Amino acid sequence: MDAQRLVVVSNRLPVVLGKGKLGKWNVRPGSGGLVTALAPVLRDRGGVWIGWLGVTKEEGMKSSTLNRLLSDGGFEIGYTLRPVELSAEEASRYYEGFSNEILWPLFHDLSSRCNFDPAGWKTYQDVNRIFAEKIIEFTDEKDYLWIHDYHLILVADQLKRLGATRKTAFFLHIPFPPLDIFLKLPWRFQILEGLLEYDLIGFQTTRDAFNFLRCARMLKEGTRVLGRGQVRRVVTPEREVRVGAFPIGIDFREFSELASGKEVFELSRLIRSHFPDHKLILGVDRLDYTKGIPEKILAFAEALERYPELQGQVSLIQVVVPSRTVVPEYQVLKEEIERLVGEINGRFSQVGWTPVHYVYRHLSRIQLVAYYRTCRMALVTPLKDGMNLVAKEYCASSISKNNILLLSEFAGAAAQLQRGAILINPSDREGVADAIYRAFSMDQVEIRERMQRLRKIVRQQDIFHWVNTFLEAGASKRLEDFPLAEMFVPRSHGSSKTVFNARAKHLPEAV
Ligand code: ADQ
Repeated sequence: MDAQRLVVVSNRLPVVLGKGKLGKWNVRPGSGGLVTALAPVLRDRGGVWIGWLGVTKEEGMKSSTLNRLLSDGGFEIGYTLRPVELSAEEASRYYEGFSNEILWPLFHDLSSRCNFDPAGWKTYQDVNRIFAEKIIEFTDEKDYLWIHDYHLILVADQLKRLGATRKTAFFLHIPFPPLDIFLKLPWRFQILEGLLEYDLIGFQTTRDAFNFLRCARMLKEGTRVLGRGQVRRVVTPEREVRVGAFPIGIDFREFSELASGKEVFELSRLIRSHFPDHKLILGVDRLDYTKGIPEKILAFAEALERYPELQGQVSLIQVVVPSRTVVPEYQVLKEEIERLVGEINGRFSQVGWTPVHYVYRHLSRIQLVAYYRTCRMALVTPLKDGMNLVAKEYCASSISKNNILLLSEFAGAAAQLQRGAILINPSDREGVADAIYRAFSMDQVEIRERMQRLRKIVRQQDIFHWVNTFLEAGASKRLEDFPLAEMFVPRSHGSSKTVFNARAKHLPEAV
């Protein structure tokens, strides 16, 4: 087996395990930005995806059952899934604790939400070592390892400690904070050193890359930054690392084609029929305090208050996908959103008109695109976001080009989309309210021109452009240089098998 494989490593696999009513395990596709972005990339490339399934060892899933579920029938996705198993304590301290109560809020400039409990640090290192061990088990030196996101910053370091030589690249999906925020991290030196063990580090925006370069220069003695352009060379006394900005994209064609399809058309007509003569604003977010959902609902209420002519005319459809439901702060956020929706509906509703429609569940791709296609405006309000794929998915699905994107200037996507979107500051409630009003008064020619501009950027800088620029920088290769699924012969690790189907496009809903 000579071919070099593309190996993706992330905290979670692109599927979620759950138990059905009869206690039988089932598998369904995961949601969230990383999975949406990477699934079309690995599809058909015969690569490997290593990650955790979100179920702990104590929950009673035997390794053999796990492997059977992952390899049986349904997963005609053209790559192999390799699970990492974690105990309940490891998952809690590494995932809920260190990753989501320290790194996540800190890197989103929300240090007041950090719980700097030192117990998580040791487990974070241990779990990164467990991932490194799995990588050694399932890959060889020829493979190209692409590690993803803040949960796994120490994997390259752990691989080296275990004596493995692998070429490693890392992509951070969330923002990298400025020096004064990063300094608050009690383990700032170890995290920085860990990052510097990769061969290539990718960030979403040039601002994130510059933040990192500044931290490296200030905190690591003898560090020099050389070169110009998209990718810079960071030379430390021990090694050289390349650092660049690679703004992630989406599978534009898939969204655009789905939006033009019959299923979406019919669902879109159904949605419209429930809101006759109403202008619709759409919010789609993972349940997270960084997404600015309460801020959005309050700004919408402010618009109704300041511009009473919008009452009875405009509705907000807010779709929230459940996320990190075991972390107490997320439960509090859910209650806050529900309270605000109730309050605003109680205050403004009229016969035949409800201002806010709240949907709290995972939607199928068809349902999601139907909402994107139907709603005249998307209101995307993160307080801080690595990129924000919803903004891009909305543009790709807006095939009639008469839709408007209102986008937070703190989303990474704002750097690319600023010439077509209306930029807003989500903390400025009155400013957002004014922007909503102005957007609805905008003339059709301008709306069309803006959406055309947005669609062009999202199409040109799609997910394949992202992967290719990253792989060119890291391995001097493009995606097509990795073997197609059919050309691939599986390696005999464990009982999992590779499924060869280069045409299957989606994960099944359930197995
Ligand atoms: P996320 O924080 O998960 O991603 P985002 O980029 O907005 O944020 O992606 C959310 C994804 O979930 C979208 O693909 C969207 O379609 C999907 N989704 C949302 N609501 C849904 C619902 N109800 N049902 C089904 N799907 C739903 C992280 C970073 C981001 C970065 C991405 C990719 O935080 O900043 O853009 O990774 O790098």
